Amino acid sequence: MTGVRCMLMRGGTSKGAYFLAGDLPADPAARDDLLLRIMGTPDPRQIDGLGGAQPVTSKVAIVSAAEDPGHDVDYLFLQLGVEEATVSDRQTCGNLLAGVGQFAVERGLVPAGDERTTVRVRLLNTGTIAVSTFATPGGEVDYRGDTAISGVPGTAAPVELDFTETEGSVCGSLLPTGHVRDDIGGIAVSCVDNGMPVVVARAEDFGITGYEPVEELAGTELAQRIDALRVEAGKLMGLGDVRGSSVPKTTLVAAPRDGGALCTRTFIPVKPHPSIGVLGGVSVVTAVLLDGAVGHELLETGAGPVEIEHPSGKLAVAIEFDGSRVRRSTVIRTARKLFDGTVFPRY
Ligand code: NQM
Repeated sequence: MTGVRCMLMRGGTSKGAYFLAGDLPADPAARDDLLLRIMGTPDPRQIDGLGGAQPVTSKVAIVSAAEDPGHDVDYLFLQLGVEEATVSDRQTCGNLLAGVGQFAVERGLVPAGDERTTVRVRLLNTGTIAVSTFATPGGEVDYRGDTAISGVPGTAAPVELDFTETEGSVCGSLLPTGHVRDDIGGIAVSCVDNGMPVVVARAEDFGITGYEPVEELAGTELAQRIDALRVEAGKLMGLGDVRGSSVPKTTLVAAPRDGGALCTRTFIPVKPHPSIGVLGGVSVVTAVLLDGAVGHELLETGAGPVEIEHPSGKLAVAIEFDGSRVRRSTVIRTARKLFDGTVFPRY
């Protein structure tokens, strides 16, 4: 049986299989079929594959050397379903992005610097460029460090992710509906795309506090209401029929209660997220910084990055915003190589 060269990595609060594009079939249908068999989809437990039975651990990163001199590598993200045999390229993933630079160095696509390495990554799903900077003492990737991120035990080396020109990454504009605030079936929402299309609504408008643990948010009734909202929002955002699509995400917000700027509960697209995505978080922070947006009135900001509370801690997002345009967004993540070898797909 033929195996495929693969590196399993934790990227931020996600985990995924990383491949060189050249190690996978060029034909997308053959590639997707192979990836489903590698990850063990469809199966709620993904018992016969690498997937971890949650959307945040059913992910694939495909990396190749860039042909364009403006960046170093191309990164295609694929979200695989868990229970359904789906493979979607409609969104990117800022968490897996946290491992892409190191993977590119490990595979020899990018030379390492003596102390630190900066890799310019083109996110093929959205066409935007992210810059990833991480430690490479002595010219080798060092995953060890003392940076802790919420949702991951222990500490590791920091990875700085800088995003520019993420406005309208999927929808074409920062405010895809043309408004800061809309009304969908009596619920006030703000729909924003600053790297990830998100719908922001108040938790209390869904009859919840917004502080519930993830397990309490996993019911069918809430999932159906979230889905109904995001399907309508998808139309207003110009995304067409988003039933079965992983975007837009929905984030329900409440006043902060743990020293952060805002409390969040996010659904991907209807399952509760154990924390919050990277670009999802960037888009939510961008939304609530806007005057008149849903959640703006709940925001408690000071100097420095905006810290959003989520079910497993906080995510800090630094946004350079000049009042009308987002100049740059920065998030610190960590990543770790878990294994490097050959994976054998289900036949
Ligand atoms: O928003 C989950 C995650 C993500 C995506 C999701 C992400 C991002 O936690 O950039 O990182 O929204 O499906 O990895």
